[in-house]
Amino acid sequence: MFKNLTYEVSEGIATITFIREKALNALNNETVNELEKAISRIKEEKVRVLVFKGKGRAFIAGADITEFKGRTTAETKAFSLVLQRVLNEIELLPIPVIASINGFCLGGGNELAMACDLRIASTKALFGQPEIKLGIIPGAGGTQRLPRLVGKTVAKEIIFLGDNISPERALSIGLVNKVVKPEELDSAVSELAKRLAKGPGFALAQAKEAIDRGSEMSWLDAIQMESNIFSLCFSHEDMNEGVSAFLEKRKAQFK
Ligand code: CO8
Repeated sequence: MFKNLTYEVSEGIATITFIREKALNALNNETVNELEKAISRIKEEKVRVLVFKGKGRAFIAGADITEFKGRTTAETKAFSLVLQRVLNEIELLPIPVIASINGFCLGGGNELAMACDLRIASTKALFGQPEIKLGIIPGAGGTQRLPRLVGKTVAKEIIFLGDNISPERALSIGLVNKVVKPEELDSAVSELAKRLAKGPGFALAQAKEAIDRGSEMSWLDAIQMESNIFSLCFSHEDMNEGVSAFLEKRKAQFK
């Protein structure tokens, strides 16, 4: 069904793997369209966790630069809006989304990784927003998500200079959650995905929404929203199971 990515579901965990290996998984128009279709399938199916991977030496080396030349301002804006919409859709999925970052994670690739909830990197990963070197700026949410994740000071350095960021630095600035040896990346991601898939899906979705929406609200609105969502959790069977399991000194079995 797809040419530039694969979509698999196993044990409630969906995996989207970018396979445009020869172009270091650069996001061309076709890949972005396929990605949007794959995200629609996630919404329709009973998936509990989504994992993104890249085949070969890259996670994603950015938007496809070979499609840039000759693009008009209107065409560029349309492409930027499509990619922004797809990344927003990923961010708004009511399930945990993990980026498994094996290699180059640049430009639009880093922007996609930042739209995920958690990022696990191999020691071979390299991050960056190199757009400035092409005479442009990040156009798929990078100027907004990066400062929200790492602060304005560091984000400006990364975007102004466009230099590659090592996995160790990415970890130290809070861009990734964990760095592991390349041969341990798949097992580290799979362990995390399985653990999240067994977790209380409703509470996880609520926690995600509270964190993501709350960070865009005033303090009083955000804390009010937290209280609303917290109390909503008390009407869900996950809470009944979690609290009963604690009181009965057994392991919770969330449905
Ligand atoms: N686009 C198209 N092709 C690419 C890209 C890319 N982003 N990155 C790599 N490739 C291709 C290369 O052209 C090469 O193809 P070929 O074999 O046909 O010559 C192949 O992948 C392998 O790449 P290299 O030979 O260059 O491999 P190296 O190991 O020497 O270098 C690098 C790897 C450092 C990753 C290098 O390829 C590179 O610098 N790539 C470009 C990285 C970049 O600048 N990314 C940002 C792109 S701009 C962007 O993402 C903006 C997003 C905003 C979205 C909205 C816009 C409208």
